[in-house]
Amino acid sequence: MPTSTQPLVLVYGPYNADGLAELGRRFDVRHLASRDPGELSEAERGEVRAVAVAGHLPNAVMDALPALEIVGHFGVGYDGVDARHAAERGIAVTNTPDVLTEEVADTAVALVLMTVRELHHAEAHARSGEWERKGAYPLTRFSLRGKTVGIMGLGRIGLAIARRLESFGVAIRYHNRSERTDVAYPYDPSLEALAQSSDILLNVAPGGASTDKAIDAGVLRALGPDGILINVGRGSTVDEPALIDALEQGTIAAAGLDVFADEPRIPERLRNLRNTVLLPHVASASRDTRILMGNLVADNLSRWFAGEALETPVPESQDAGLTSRA
Ligand code: NAP
Ligand code: 8YV
Repeated sequence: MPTSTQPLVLVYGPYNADGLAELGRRFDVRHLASRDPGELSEAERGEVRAVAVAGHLPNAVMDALPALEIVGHFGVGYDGVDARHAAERGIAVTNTPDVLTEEVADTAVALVLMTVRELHHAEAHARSGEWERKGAYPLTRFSLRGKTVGIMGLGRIGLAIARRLESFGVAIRYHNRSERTDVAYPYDPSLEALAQSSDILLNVAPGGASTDKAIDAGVLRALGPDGILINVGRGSTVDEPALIDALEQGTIAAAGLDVFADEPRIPERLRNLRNTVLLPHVASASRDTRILMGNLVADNLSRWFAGEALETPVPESQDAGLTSRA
């Protein structure tokens, strides 16, 4: 059998089917769905020049691949890949910004509306026949009218959410580590101050050390008993046990969550709460958007092996000068 001249790409763990097919059209692909590197022979490990991954890539796996040059992360949030460790080894990392921004913003707004207006319970009321048996669904405690939404993480997606919410007539404020000079929304210098001045606190900041459990009991107290938390960023940003306590005890009113601390596990106490809307990390999960994400992973790898500039290297790779192979 002739030996292929295409670089060998290791697809590590579960991966989008269209994205996998696209990689297969361009490269030699070895899909390690089990995430068990023990399944690779030493010869295969020595041949892997790129990894494509959606989620967590342990440093030990990177370190076990001596010819690894680049990691393509399927997703904009690359907190599952240690990009600094990769840079120290001369390995570039790319992610998938922009192509999913509008989809995630749509889902975030839907989650706000569902949570504020209890649309999931109202839908169940209609579907179950309770409307006919028991009468109209009760009036909702909350409305978007006159509310302030505080966005933690006013970046690409945060801004797309803010622009959409403007058309709902709500007030917008935000907290980032740095104040933006290109928006007129009021800036709060701390997350607690943002929670204090918001009715709805919406997190869309990246995961990782700088945001780990940042939304804690104190921030939830500042949000207050009529406050609502929406999380489409990362589950790691919320102290989940503190959130469950706050929802059970009425420290805050409700939560709409697309992301969780230990996915796909959602604590039973959280699942039992009526004042929550729980989505299984679907903010970008349309086939159209996932195809764009998979193509961007493949485009970055193609560019790398052609000696061209990467389309979307992550900041750590840019800082290390890992923006092209040449
Ligand atoms: P982005 O453009 O890089 O925006 C991130 C924003 O967060 C920036 O404005 C940044 O501003 C701010 N930020 C970063 N660290 C912070 C910190 N420690 N405290 C406060 N603010 C901080 O990224 P994006 O494209 O909007 O994506 C944002 C995140 O959304 C992703 O990283 C991912 O975790 C999440 N996401 C989730 C889904 C989903 O399916 N639920 C889908 C896509 C993305 P400063 O640098 O000034 O702090
Ligand atoms: C994931 C996401 O990529 O882009 C992100 O940061 O959270 C999602 O779009 C998706 O769950 C596939 O891993």
